[in-house]
Amino acid sequence: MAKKLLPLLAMGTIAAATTASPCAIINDLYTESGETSVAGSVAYACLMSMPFESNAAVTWITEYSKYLQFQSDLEMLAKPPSSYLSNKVDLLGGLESIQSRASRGGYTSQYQFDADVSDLISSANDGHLYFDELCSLSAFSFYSSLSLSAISSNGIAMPEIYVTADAGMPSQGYNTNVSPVHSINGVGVVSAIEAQSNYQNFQDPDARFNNMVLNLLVDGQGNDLYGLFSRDTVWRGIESYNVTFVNGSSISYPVMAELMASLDSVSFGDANDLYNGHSPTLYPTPVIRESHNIIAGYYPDIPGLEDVAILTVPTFETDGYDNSAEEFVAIAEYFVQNASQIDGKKKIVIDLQNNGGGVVLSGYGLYSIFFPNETLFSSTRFRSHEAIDFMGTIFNSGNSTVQEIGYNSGLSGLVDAVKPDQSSFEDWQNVFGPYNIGGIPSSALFAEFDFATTDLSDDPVNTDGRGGVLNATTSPFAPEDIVILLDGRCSSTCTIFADHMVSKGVKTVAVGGRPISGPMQALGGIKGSEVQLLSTIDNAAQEAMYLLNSSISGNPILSSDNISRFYGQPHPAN
Ligand SMILES: *[C@@H]1O[C@H](CO)[C@@H](O)[C@H](O)[C@H]1NC(C)=O
Ligand SMILES: *[C@@H]1O[C@H](CO)[C@@H](O)[C@H](O)[C@H]1NC(C)=O
Ligand SMILES: *[C@@H]1O[C@H](CO)[C@@H](O)[C@H](O)[C@H]1NC(C)=O
Ligand SMILES: *[C@@H]1O[C@H](CO)[C@@H](O)[C@H](O)[C@H]1NC(C)=O
Ligand SMILES: *[C@@H]1O[C@H](CO)[C@@H](O)[C@H](O)[C@H]1NC(C)=O
Ligand SMILES: *[C@@H]1O[C@H](CO)[C@@H](O)[C@H](O)[C@H]1NC(C)=O
Ligand SMILES: *[C@@H]1O[C@H](CO)[C@@H](O)[C@H](O)[C@H]1NC(C)=O
Ligand SMILES: *[C@H]1O[C@@H](CO)[C@H](O)[C@@H](O)[C@@H]1NC(C)=O
Repeated sequence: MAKKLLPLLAMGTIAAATTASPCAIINDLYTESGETSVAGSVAYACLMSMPFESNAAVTWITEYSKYLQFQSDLEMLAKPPSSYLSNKVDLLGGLESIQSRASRGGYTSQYQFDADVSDLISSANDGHLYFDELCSLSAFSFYSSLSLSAISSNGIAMPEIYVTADAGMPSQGYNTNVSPVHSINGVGVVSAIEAQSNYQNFQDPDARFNNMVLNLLVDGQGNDLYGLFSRDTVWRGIESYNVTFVNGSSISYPVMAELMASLDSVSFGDANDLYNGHSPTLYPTPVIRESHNIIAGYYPDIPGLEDVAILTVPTFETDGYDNSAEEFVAIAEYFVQNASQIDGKKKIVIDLQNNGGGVVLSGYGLYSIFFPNETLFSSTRFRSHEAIDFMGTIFNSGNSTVQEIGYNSGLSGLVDAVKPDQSSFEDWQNVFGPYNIGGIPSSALFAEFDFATTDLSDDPVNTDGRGGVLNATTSPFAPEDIVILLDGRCSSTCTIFADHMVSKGVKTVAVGGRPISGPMQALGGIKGSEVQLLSTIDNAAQEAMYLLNSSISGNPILSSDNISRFYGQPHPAN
């Protein structure tokens, strides 16, 4: 069973526009001239004219809350330690407030409701907790042509913020009087960027900042991605960005809305398109690359760096293509072995900028190329609440068929969990706890993988003498000769990989971030090692209920009181 941590790429799905009048304007524009872009305020008016069904919304919140109790850091998000750099948020409490507003007629449009839900969930700044299906938010994408770049004059000096088109000019040989940005709509430019970044899916403010500005080359695949400063699915009431430059001049950028909805067959590419077909455009020619650019090796031709190799790893998302997990590690191993043993490279930079994670085993696989045949440490916890106790109790009730069904349901930890040292737990209660971990009722630490039963043939990992295509026995580079380059946005599997490397003495360098002096977190994205789709939770709950139902006529697995409680599950713990 491949465990996968999703990278941070979610594209909206499709919604149909209604025919109320602002929407009709948009519809007419589109049908008459194919125009898919309108003033943001017009799109907002269209969204605000959507109907709202309060009963459906109230029920939806009740149901969604049942799933949200599986979020493993609810209590800590509501009451974070003082070192937490983001805002605290009480997600269940926030849902209750939205529900109560819905029930007393406080919303007139589905869009207002969706925007509140989306902003609440996004305030967790957690790349594993997001919606890509709130219908009204999939209709438009708000944007302006304003792209901002953070430029340091020498790579070390405090960066200044430029309009991207200006920022590129000096490097293209233009000698123009470009000026940094002073303020946007009267607010200092750095504060303006930070304020807009609050809903980004990164727990660290420097990582969020890096996501808002265009950093040339930082997508790791040699593409320059637009900074997200003026892009949003929620209307923030800003009709234009009035940019004032340090030299006193100013420019206004109107906020527009791009129609995402399919009025006929408008289709939008997804981020996977970036992987396909071409070599990284802004990078030098790679020495070797995986065919979808999910990993590539370089030898810099800069004097003084003759003994340095560079491995760019923009993602661990290796399961989108046939054999790509194998190709990913095979190329990495070939490159680093060759670089160190044949081509005389002494040092290596592993570039993980903007790596949002992917398949955990590919992270372990890459780690095992640098440090072969180690025993891997994998551990996680789930939040121990009543619904998960019912499910675990049912799946562990002693019938092997039932156990198999529980295992296949996909919620890890519920059946056959092993400890991080790979030894077994005595029983379900030992796994479940609950143990108080920083105020969160939590399970015991359990390993994400039971390596004795994990099939490593499709996802090669050189561990405990098993490696699939990976067969090295010595490290290609000493830990002090390896450095990991990060921009804070490392999330999910990326953090697991980096953490393993750091535990061996590898150093990290983090670049970008807010223009302030002081340290910056290298791993600023979600460090959680599990992501569960709502449908996975639902599937596991349904399987458990089915098994419970079939036990009722004979030897019921739960007491009758608990059976009726489980029928209402999953539901929020009080
Ligand atoms: C001031 O800076 C802006 C932004 O770089 C530039 O477009 C403009 O030409 C500059 N104005 C003068 C007078 O130099
Ligand atoms: C932006 O500038 C325009 C034109 O000067 C002005 O009408 C508008 O009020 C300004 N908006 C903000 C938010 O400052
Ligand atoms: C591997 O080594 C061979 C032999 O020296 C060399 O020709 C080749 O360019 C190297 N390839 C890579 C990807 O390092
Ligand atoms: C085990 O559970 C399955 C599924 O509920 C059931 O069909 C089977 O009879 C059970 N076996 C035993 C030995 O109780
Ligand atoms: C790899 O590790 C396993 C378990 O520690 C050990 O049995 C095996 O001999 C090792 N293999 C190599 C090639 O070092
Ligand atoms: C690893 O496998 C490759 C190709 O299968 C082989 O050429 C090489 O000799 C093997 N290396 C070791 C150390 O076994
Ligand atoms: C289990 O039984 C309850 C009560 O009869 C029923 O509502 C529910 O649909 C059943 N679920 C499954 C999965 O069998
Ligand atoms: C549900 O019932 C209560 C008592 O009413 C027990 O204390 C719980 O252990 C039981 N829960 C499960 C999962 O069986």
